[in-house]
Amino acid sequence: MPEEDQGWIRTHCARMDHGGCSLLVQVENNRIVKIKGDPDGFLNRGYCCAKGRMSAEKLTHPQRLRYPLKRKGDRGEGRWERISWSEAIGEISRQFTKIREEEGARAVAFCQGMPKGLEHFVLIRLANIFGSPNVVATQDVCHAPREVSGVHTCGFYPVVDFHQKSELMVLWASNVTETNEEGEIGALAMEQVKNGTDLMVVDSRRTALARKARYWLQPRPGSDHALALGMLHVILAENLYDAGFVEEWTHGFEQLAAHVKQYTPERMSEVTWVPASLIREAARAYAAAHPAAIQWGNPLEQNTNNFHTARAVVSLMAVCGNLDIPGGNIQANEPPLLGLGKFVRADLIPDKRKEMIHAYHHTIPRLMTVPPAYFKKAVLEGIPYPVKGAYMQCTNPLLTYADSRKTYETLRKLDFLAVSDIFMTPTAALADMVLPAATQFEFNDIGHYGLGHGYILARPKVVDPAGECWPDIKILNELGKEMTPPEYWYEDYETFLEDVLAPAGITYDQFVQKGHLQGQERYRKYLEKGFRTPTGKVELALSTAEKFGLSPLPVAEFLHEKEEKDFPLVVTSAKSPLYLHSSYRWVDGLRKREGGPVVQMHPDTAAEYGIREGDKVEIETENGSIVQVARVLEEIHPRMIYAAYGWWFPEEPEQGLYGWERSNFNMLTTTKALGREFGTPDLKGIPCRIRSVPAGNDEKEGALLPNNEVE
Ligand SMILES: Nc1nc2c(c(=O)[nH]1)N[C@H]1C(S)=C(S)[C@@H](COP(=O)(O)OP(=O)(O)OC[C@H]3O[C@@H](n4cnc5c(=O)[nH]c(N)nc54)[C@H](O)[C@@H]3O)O[C@H]1N2
Ligand SMILES: Nc1nc2c(c(=O)[nH]1)N[C@H]1C(S)=C(S)[C@@H](COP(=O)(O)OP(=O)(O)OC[C@H]3O[C@@H](n4cnc5c(=O)[nH]c(N)nc54)[C@H](O)[C@@H]3O)O[C@H]1N2
Ligand code: SF4
Ligand SMILES: [Mo]
Repeated sequence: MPEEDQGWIRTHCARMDHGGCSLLVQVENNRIVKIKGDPDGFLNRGYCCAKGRMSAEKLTHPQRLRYPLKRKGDRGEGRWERISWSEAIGEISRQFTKIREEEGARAVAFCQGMPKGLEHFVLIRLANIFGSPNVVATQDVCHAPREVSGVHTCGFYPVVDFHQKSELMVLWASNVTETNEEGEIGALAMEQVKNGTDLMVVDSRRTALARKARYWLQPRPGSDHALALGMLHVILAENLYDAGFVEEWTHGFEQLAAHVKQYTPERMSEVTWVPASLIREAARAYAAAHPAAIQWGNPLEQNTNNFHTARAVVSLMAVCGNLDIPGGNIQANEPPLLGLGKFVRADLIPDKRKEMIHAYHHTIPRLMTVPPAYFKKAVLEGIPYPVKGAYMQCTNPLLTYADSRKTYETLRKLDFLAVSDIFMTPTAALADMVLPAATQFEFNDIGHYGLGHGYILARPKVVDPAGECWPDIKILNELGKEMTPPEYWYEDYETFLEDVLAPAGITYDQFVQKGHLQGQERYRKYLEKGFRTPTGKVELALSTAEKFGLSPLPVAEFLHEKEEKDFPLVVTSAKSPLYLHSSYRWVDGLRKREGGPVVQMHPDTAAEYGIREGDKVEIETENGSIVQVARVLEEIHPRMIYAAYGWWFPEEPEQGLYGWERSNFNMLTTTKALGREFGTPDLKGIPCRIRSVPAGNDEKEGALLPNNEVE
């Protein structure tokens, strides 16, 4: 550590996005006084964003949850009784054990939001040991579609290689400088661009990155599968592919070539709104550059077509010879760590694949977490069997699951709901028991384990937890001892950290000294043993399609008839640079910078609907309507609007569940149509209409901009 940084503790940022920046944290009297980026950071080289700098504010917030709470009145009434940890653990254990006795272990679901650290895997372990196959997660809209489609196609999850120079970098539905998706911190990408790497951005709005790019494609949200297929058409029709690689290492090339003939740029242009000439230009540029890397982002997963999109994008990487080469899309090599299966004790639940709720709905093999839409169906309709109890950690489903009204009904219908969070949320307010979690900076954790990017990060504790807060790992360890055979659990939960690191031959303390652990840099692993698919090749046509009832080739279906006159616009969203999903609206430093839910639209759109900057706007889809505040700007396509996602109002009364309905994007979404492979609903690209809500005539009353300091 440089001399001027003496007295600072080094750790890695977490829980403000996917985490990853190495931070230097200054502590006085068990309180964090300053946070800054670590110039030696492996992923960030000194960078630290506003969320990172303000992340300590959450630890000391006066309204933070500090003690276990048990509900006194009706659900959502806001009346709680403070109880001890032993009472809380005992009561949860009794409730879940009762459900298991009456309905079977599978009637208890274990729900996780965006994974934040080891707690995700300890939760799966608890479910497995308890005997429930049902771990519910938001993976249907995050990570699984890319990862599982990748594994089916080429035997691994092809991630971008920002650590080696690429000739062309494609940021496809990825706003990586603001979201730091999966730790792919934009700083590394930008360094390449500065050093001459060409940039192509495929983004439905003109982001700061799009402005820097040589090529910018602006697809209609939800049409990326059609765009990728149009690009494949050009590359195959014009013989621009890597013939050597295709010949030796792909399966089904002829089938794919014949199949994509129908997807001409002209046809795809009608669907994607991207000019045919630009589809051609982009395809040619991607094929000509070597190596070329695609950072493929999360919106590609957030619609019912996600399997086809992911398959088509991996096919592009493959036919252009960009798989597992430096500066391309690689199979990251993990350091030697405890395998995930061992960690979660998968051996104890051999029938999980058959028993989990979504097996009934014939989702793709390898999807191991229950899509929320099917969890809700089980609770509400008993399909395929009833679910009566749920444990939720690190998640706020009332805001983050599609179709919030149904989520509300689901939470109300559960016989027993326990929620672990750091703050009272609309979801926690509906629980029977609320547990106060310790969070980032308050306990020892390991970051990025199981994420598939080839490294893990040390997140040592720097201050003691507030009040009686416990780390989730500890809560789960104690619950495990109480409601499952105690021999699977530890005296001290930190033993889990040592277990993960043992195969690498280091202790947690040694790991903290190192800061991170990285796998070896090795490329073209397929040369030794082939690709890990049934044919040993990249399966452009899936050899297992029939067996699993999947489409062998990526298909572009585009059925947006509803767009017509009733719902003439398309609504989508992007992550806010200042918040994580629905989290942290209560952190004052962040709230001052983005005070309320803002819907962005083009000046022409605003003019057409008589809307001015700052007006309240009602956004309506077939499923529901919400109100947000208009911001007018050129960056948005005139036929699209960008609504804010994740908004609730922590300053409002708990009894009204903090105004959870008023501006919540997921009031607009539905789970009526789901992608067959992952059970994914459409979150992006939804037909909608808008109108200005006249001042003083507002049926959805309530302040939208309490601090009124929109930046
Ligand atoms: N319409 C729409 N819906 C979406 C998305 C979208 O783009 N549009 N995005 C989807 C995606 S990509 C994802 S990953 C999901 C995310 O879904 P969620 O993970 O449910 O999202 P958050 O709102 O961040 O909820 C996290 C909760 O964890 C709490 N928390 C923070 N730190 C800790 C901790 O250490 N311990 C505990 N126990 N709790 C903690 C926070 O206070 C917060 O209430 O949402 C999905 N839903
Ligand atoms: N600040 C912040 N960082 C985050 C998060 C957060 O909530 N806030 N969430 C974390 C999580 S869990 C995830 S999954 C990642 C997601 O991070 P990203 O993958 O970057 O996802 P988004 O920000 O949702 O969208 C990326 C870009 O896609 C564009 N876009 C929207 N719809 C479409 C579409 O249909 N097609 C195309 N081509 N472009 C579209 C948006 O304009 C946006 O610029 O971020 C992580 N990091
Ligand atoms: S970019 Fe992400 S990891 Fe880095 S400081 Fe900001 S929130 Fe933390
Ligand atoms: Mo996500």
